[in-house]
Amino acid sequence: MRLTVGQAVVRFLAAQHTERDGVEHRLIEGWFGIFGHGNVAGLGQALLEAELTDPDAVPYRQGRNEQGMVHAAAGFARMRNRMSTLACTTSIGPGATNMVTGAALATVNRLPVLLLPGDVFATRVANPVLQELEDPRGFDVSVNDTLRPVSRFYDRIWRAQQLPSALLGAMRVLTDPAETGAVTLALPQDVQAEAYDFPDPLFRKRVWHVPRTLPEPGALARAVAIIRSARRPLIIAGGGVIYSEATGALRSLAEAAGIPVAETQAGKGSMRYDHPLALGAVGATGTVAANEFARDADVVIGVGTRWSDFTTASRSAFADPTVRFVNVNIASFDAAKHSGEAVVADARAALEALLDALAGYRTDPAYRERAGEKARAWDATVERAYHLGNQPLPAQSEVIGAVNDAAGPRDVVVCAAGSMPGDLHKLWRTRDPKGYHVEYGFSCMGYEIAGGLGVKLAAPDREVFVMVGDGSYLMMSQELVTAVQERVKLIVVLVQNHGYASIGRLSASVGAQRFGTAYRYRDQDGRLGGTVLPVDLATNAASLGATVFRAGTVDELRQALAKARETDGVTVVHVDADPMVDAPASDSWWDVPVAETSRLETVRTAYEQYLDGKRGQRDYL
Ligand SMILES: Cc1ncc(C[n+]2csc(CCOP(=O)(O)OP(=O)(O)O)c2C)c(N)n1
Ligand SMILES: [Mg+2]
Repeated sequence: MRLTVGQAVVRFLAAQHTERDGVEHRLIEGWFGIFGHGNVAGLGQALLEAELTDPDAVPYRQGRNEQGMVHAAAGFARMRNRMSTLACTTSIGPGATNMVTGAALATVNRLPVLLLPGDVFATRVANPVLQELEDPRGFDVSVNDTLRPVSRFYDRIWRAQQLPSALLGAMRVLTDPAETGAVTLALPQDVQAEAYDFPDPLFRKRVWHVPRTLPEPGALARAVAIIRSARRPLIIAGGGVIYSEATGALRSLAEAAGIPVAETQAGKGSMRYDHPLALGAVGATGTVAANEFARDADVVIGVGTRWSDFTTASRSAFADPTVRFVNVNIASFDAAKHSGEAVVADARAALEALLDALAGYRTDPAYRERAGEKARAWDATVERAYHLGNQPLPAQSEVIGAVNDAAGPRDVVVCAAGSMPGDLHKLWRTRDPKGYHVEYGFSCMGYEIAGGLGVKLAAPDREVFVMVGDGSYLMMSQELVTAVQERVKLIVVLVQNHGYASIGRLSASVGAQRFGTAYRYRDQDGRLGGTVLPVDLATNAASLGATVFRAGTVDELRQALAKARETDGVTVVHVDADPMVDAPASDSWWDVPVAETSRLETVRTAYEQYLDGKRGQRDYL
């Protein structure tokens, strides 16, 4: 079939599917694009032609910032448990490099996104083309090479003939749960417009089967022996539990064996918050219940977790000197961490196998009862934090409480950076495996609104509550316009506290006195300690087409959220919150190195405390 490379890419992607448990999904459900030279004549033409002539074509949507498009694709893919995603096309140069942050976010979080940046001329007839980076060391380098280290698969199509193998290689990585992440195919602009006789079978319907890889019997037997020897086992549920749709299998195993469950950020929602074996969040942003059980555990069973430093509290969370790890993970890279007994398998398949193989094993009743007591005690802490009655401005925990109350059981909360992810991890009451969507692998300011747009596109039947700080809003709010354009319903809760409450708190804890973290005028003394800035983000949101409600109190917030639920399109609920009220403590630690020497007393004190924390840190060998 004679097509341009651009037309071939569009046609090929429309024919790709995934399958798991007998259910088929379209792999690429849509396109985001921002056109410029580099894609307007190639992929742009092909997308137009598809929209006008091909009933099977996947929809094209305009982005406002290339980074935002990739965030939306990542949010979409996460919401769809990685079975479907979106493609993103950009112009060459800055359009392409704007995707680097989004690509890194997707790869860190192991989320499939397909990036199709335009690239310089393959023929080099007119180089340097507008926006070309000239590298005197070699003309095969372009700015797109910055996408290489943040992509799990990267190829540049210098010749049309290379396209079939590159496309197939890209699909393999997108759909492989152990390898997935950002996948980039750089498309030189002349090649995009070039015609070639592509073999017809390239465009046949293709189904990429996502396997439920079974645990290897030897590995399973070794894991079972370790768990059977455990007196104080603890399961740590990571994102893999949710992506693999293993929450039912997890609950069955936890109940049968009487093993309490704690959750990472990506794994939150694996258990309902009120299950008696659910200890909630673990680690640096965890609950005291989960962290107490982590400290005492003799066997820790990680399921689908990559053991980030927040989960291990910078390797201080697990304090039993003989603690051993069993790691169930589809990626051998993660399964091997902390000298764990590696069970390389699909989470659901492995949990089902463990349930059978552990028959008859059950923890002591007193152990299980203590888990239930601690979980209930934490929920009482949450209840108090939801109703603090802080004056004059609400505490953030009260804002979270109001949103949690306004959200239905299947609704989704979205967040990424600032003080809210930690507070949400501790305080959000999850009732559905897909109800909690906090991007904390990259914790990227600006993900919130763009990612939330992707979540809503992936799950139109759920209400999506995007929680965004003023700092993150200022970093990236422009996809509000995209949501308005697409008539997508989003409820954005914008928490105004005039700067970085999170980093302010962190700064104070390292003795750095909140330096440079509040949005304030420069004062007479030349320092940024003046009054807060006359910034009105509610008006800003209204100017972008959102319906805006302002709330000054928790009651007003609750009313605004109720109205937002009834309002079509994009709603922004603007609420002022007190940046100085902390969420309940975690009894945990995070390794943030403090200056070893300083003229400042605050730093010297913080350094002493830092050394204390360091004493609890260890290798799990
Ligand atoms: C792109 C990016 N830049 C910097 C950071 C570091 N950082 C983490 S939280 C934060 C401040 C967030 O401010 P805001 O959104 O207002 O939330 P708050 O801390 O006030 O809750 C910063 C600068 C980041 N996570 N992402
Ligand atoms: Mg803020």
